[in-house]
Amino acid sequence: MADAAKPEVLQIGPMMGRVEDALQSAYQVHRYWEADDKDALLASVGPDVRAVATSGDRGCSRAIIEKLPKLEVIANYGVGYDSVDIAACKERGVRVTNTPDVLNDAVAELAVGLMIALCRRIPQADQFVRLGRWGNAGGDWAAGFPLTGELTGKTAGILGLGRIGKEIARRLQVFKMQVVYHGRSEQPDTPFPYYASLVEMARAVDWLVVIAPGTPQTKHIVNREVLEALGPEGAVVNVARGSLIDETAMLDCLKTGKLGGAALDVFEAEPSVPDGFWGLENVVLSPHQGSATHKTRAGMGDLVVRNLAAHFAGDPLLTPVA
Ligand code: NAP
Ligand code: 8YV
Repeated sequence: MADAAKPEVLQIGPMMGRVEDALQSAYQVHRYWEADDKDALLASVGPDVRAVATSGDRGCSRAIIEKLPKLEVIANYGVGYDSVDIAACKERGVRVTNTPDVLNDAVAELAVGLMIALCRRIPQADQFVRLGRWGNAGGDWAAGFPLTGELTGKTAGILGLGRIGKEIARRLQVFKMQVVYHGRSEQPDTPFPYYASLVEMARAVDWLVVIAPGTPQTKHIVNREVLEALGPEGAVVNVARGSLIDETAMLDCLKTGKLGGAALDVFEAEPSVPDGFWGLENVVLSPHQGSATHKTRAGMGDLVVRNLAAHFAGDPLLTPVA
């Protein structure tokens, strides 16, 4: 097929090789992030673009959507689509797809991994060995690495018992933890106790696991009151979006001992992480790695490609969100 006959796709940012190869073979792809003059690119190719391929970290703004008069569909590489302007899409009848389910296991695995890392102080233990401090404590083993807490027997409150939240819950049960949850509504078919109030749940649990979507309604849903309810012996793990936690309040609570600890994969202004976190012993920091495994990213990439293919074949979208 001649390139001119291929539908035109605007690719907002880089994607894994197999996705880029698949897009290149089926479409005429315009690489937005590589353009020195992005306005000039949109002015020249924008009128013919019928699809956008993007990712959660780059999304697609109203400003871009408005420059694509023939836009039909946006395929988002990520289940969270908070960075795509859904209102602008709805106004224009632009369809949006995401990548649900294929990443549940990977994100749940990282959430539990971060909890164990924080609780058992794995990053500090690693440093302890690397810095040659093991065995250099004057022969007194008790003066070595300090004792830690453990997950066993503790209670985790899940904020957002959805696809990923349920996978986290299953894993925490295997760790002999009690699981409770908060959401906008009770899910009668789950075995876990429901809290209608997030603050009350925070007061009752040892761990708050944040895995609800980033929306205007969830912005700073984990505020100072929730963090203080969690308390000096409590910890928060966030694998959702940075926007769900009031980061300034969290930092203050961590520094003053009003909150015991935090394990964070996401941040309010990522990739920028407030340097106040860097020197804290009671935090574990991760650069938005929830879905970042070879297998999971391949599954996400395939969904991006297959959703676009379905759209252009006139078939139903596999995983539409709008
Ligand atoms: P999901 O299946 O839609 O589950 C979301 C859950 O959040 C639902 O149980 C929902 O319950 C709850 N919720 C929604 N709005 C709420 C509100 N205002 N207050 C309280 N609870 C609310 O979503 P998912 O597939 O599990 O993904 C969840 C989020 O994880 C994504 O949106 C994304 O931002 C994030 N994520 C992060 C990574 C990473 O790499 N760190 C990877 C993948 C996903 P109700 O409807 O009953 O309220
Ligand atoms: C991705 C994510 O890292 O799926 C999501 O919502 O946050 C992650 O899987 C992200 O979308 C890629 O930018």
